[in-house]
Amino acid sequence: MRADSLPLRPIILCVLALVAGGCPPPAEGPPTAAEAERFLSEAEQTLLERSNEEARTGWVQATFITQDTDILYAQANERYIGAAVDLAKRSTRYAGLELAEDQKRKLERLRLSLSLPAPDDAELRGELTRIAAGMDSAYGRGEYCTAEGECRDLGELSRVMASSRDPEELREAWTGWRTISHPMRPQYERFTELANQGARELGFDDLGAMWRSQYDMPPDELTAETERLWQQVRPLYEQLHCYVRGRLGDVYGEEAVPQDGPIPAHLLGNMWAQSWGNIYDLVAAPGDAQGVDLTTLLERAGVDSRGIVRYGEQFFTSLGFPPLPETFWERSQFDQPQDHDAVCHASAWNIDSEDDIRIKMCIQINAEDFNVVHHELGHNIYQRAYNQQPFLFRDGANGAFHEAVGDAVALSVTPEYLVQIGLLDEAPPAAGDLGLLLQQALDKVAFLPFGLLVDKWRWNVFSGETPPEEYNAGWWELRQRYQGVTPPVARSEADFDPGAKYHVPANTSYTRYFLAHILQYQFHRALCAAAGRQGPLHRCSVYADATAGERLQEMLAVGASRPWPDALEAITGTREMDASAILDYFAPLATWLEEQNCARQCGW
Ligand code: X8Z
Ligand code: ZN
Repeated sequence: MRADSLPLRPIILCVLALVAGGCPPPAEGPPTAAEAERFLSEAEQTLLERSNEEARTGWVQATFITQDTDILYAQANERYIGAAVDLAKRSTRYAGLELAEDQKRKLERLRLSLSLPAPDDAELRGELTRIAAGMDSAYGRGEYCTAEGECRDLGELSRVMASSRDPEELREAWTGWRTISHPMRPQYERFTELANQGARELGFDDLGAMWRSQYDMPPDELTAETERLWQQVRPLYEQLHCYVRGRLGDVYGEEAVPQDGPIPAHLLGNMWAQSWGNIYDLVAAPGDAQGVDLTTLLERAGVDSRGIVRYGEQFFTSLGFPPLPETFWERSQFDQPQDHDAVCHASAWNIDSEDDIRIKMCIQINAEDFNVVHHELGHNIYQRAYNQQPFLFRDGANGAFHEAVGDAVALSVTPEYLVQIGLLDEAPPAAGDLGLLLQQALDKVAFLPFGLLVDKWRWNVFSGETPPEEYNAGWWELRQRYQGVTPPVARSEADFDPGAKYHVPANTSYTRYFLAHILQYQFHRALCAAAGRQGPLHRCSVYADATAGERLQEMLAVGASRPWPDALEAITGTREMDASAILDYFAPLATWLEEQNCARQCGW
């Protein structure tokens, strides 16, 4: 199973098996607790088999995109989803019974865990999984070709977005990449109809409501939680936005970057303007210490992709986790294949739901991918920590926990840590802290509104509030409102800009990343406290601290067997998600930004 999808499967198979005498006869009479237990145990066995088949074909499709692997994957996914939906429907028979807590939780997870529910009708289900595989592979194969026939893929276009300072070149890369999603628009419309039908057959209002129900609370409460957390961090984001807009105005001129409006989205160093670390050199305080340029350190040390992964592994083993299995090193994809198409967007997999863990990346030797490697290994370490749980609990406490683990560990990649592992000669003095914090904030604080709005858009699309003829307008309304960014060229409903972001065609929910950006600071603060570290959070590294490692391991091993507040309490002592940790971490920067902005008119 991929870290961004959840366990579940089929029915058609069972109908066939029944004919062949392979399925238990349909239950008769009133349900009993013993029957529920048998049902769950058989369900877990079926799901394990179907999910492993889905993961194997999914891996081959994602690392070797062809028409054939698309079809094979779509078929396996169809069988998996069919089984999951069938079991979820049959599980309602046991709804009113007195059962042990974990049995009740398993029944609930049967109904909730799919990220792509599908209609009962086999033809419609097949259509849905073919559309899903098609959009995913179209994104993976995507490239922009100029009139002269020169073609560039997302990796190449992203390098332009990160390093070019020529607005014209940036604009071309930005608009060029968005040509890949035009054909997805009608597919996404049909996809929405079919997935919604699947969600409704399971008793949810629509697919968005189903996703929001995966957080141990009613869907409306999750919406309110995300809003509450956003209001906590919004002032910090607005200060960062104001400061960065001012500095970009100095670089590109105030005509190009009006000082009372949103920032043109192509000037922020990233294809989606979701994290801005790549323009640190443009916005660093004049004469300020240079922070730490990890990209240069890695290049200077001659580290290759495998070497970066070794650094990540070593961090986890220093905390007491076992080394990655040999098969991880043999089977992972670290580099972009040169002779065939692959989905380069990073992901972590557990193919057999036990020890066959792998990552799939197209690693570039830079600071960004150094962090992404830690992020992905966090998924793998989590998957391995809960692999002793019953199948239905082999998952994160919620999706955001899964996303937060590796990031929390990467917050321990401090200058002192880089000195310890021999990449840096000497840690900069405390006077360099504002530079370090600004660097971090450009990635982590800048991300927050983007993390929130991707699913706000999808929730509106799935509920019908944003109809197909307003897909793109709805997207840009949210981009402007939350992020304060604007497209560099006029957009229309001929475009489908949400489709140019991986998680939309890949149907991966995104609220998990918003919440993970809050949670990772809670985890980091708790691990630093467990390790007895004093001093500012941004200088704390829990590298090689066994107590912090044990604390983390305890939380991870629980998997999805308990409601997430229990897992949060195990590591932080609190049951609430709370932005005070991220605000603590950036407190010195917040004060500095307010000083810098005092003569500026903030907002857009
Ligand atoms: O998709 C990812 C991970 C894989 S789960 C690389 N992330 C989001 C993104 O790239 O948009 C991590 C941060 C947000
Ligand atoms: Zn992830």
